[in-house]
Amino acid sequence: MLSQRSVLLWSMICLITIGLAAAAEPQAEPATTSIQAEAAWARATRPSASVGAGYLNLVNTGATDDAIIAARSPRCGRMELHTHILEGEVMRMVEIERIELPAQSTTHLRPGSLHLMFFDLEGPLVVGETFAVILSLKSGSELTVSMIVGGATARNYEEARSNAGAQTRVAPATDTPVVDDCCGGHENDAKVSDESESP
Ligand SMILES: [Cu+2]
Repeated sequence: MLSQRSVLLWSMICLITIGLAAAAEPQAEPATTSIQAEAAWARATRPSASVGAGYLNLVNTGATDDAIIAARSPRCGRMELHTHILEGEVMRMVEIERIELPAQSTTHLRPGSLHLMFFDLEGPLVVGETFAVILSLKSGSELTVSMIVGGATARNYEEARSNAGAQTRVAPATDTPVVDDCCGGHENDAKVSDESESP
């Protein structure tokens, strides 16, 4: 009787130990994602608009396939993963469950193709602003991406960046006409030179 009870106790201890080890393991995973985000941008929206779209390139340098399974942003109420399909002669966008990120390749999210969709925007997307988007990956990692907002007619990241650069250059002149003894003006200077340095 006593030995049966101690066997039971020991097996419970073992199960708990295994359980703890299993629970601890996945936490080490997210740090080692092989997905890198590049050239993330969005188009400015009209003041009344509540939806917008975002684009970027995702580079998978790893040996295994991954996928985006969800996205969110503090800038909007919710996000969806979208693509465009040809229905007859009409291009239509539809929600998809995931965006595949095959191993050793770059996946392009761009106008007329795969994209991220913002719903219930907290105010319009304004040229020159940047905001965070968090991508959840199938592998369990999360990727935080900074998106830059370009003009409403921008066609790619380079155009968005150049729109945004022009906008930040104008802003300090009108917003801070008098000598600013704090940091605002200098911060803006730094931002402008950052924007214009690389192509
Ligand atoms: Cu869409």
